[in-house]
Amino acid sequence: SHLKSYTSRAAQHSNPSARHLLELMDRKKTNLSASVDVTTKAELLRIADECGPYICVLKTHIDIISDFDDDLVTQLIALAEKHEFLIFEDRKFADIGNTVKLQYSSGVHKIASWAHITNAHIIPGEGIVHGLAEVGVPLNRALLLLAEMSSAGSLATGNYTLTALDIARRNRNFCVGFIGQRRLENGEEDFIYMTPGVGLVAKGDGLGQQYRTPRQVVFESGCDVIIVGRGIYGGGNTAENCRLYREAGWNAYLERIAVKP
Ligand code: UP6
Repeated sequence: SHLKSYTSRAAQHSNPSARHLLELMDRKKTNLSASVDVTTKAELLRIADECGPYICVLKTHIDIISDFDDDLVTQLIALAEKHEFLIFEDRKFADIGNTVKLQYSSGVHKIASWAHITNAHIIPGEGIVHGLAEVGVPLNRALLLLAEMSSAGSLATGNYTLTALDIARRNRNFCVGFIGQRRLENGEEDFIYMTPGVGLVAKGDGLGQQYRTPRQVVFESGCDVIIVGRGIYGGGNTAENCRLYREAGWNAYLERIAVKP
């Protein structure tokens, strides 16, 4: 369960990317993911290098990069090896199985060839997971399902959210967890929860985003990885911001595993 250490939970996972992630989080003492939503290759690489020592996951939106090229991928992979983090392409696939299979493997970005983790909406039904799995499983990739969203008025609630859990349970070898705001299960099955909408200062952004603190997310809601975007690169010193979020996220985790079940 989530009251155990990340490392001891790794054994619950048959998926190589999930195991690697849980082990590196304890080793690097970080449950912070930096979401670097910038539009040029140079900015993405600079910020990824600055954040590298403090994060377990680098989250990208590769389709917003205006000057994307294959060298960007080469350099991202080199940074992931240098700093030991995983790359999560926040693609939010949302089409039928056959189409997402092509979107994941092909096109300009060839996401499956470099992103350890990606994610998908469940709006099309379970076929989306099967389509992505055909590409991702042979490459040892991992998938997160969007069970909930951080934005105001999100329609991913109630039964929709619980259906994400059902689908994940049926596809455990590939589907290692969720994007969501709270843990949906507390059993031994042990999914990984990554949570965006995290801010220490801002409460929102005027476009529907809603922020909660690292402690609310990790200690109170039982989630595993805090995803922070503008709180890290949106102002002030990037490395210093990383330090603050990493400390807040890590303290909330230590507080959580100290709770006696
Ligand atoms: N994201 C959310 N909420 C969700 C799912 N994904 O904000 O429910 C993503 C956004 C963005 C990042 O696409 O990349 O997480 C949040 O960035 P921010 O911290 O700058 O608000």
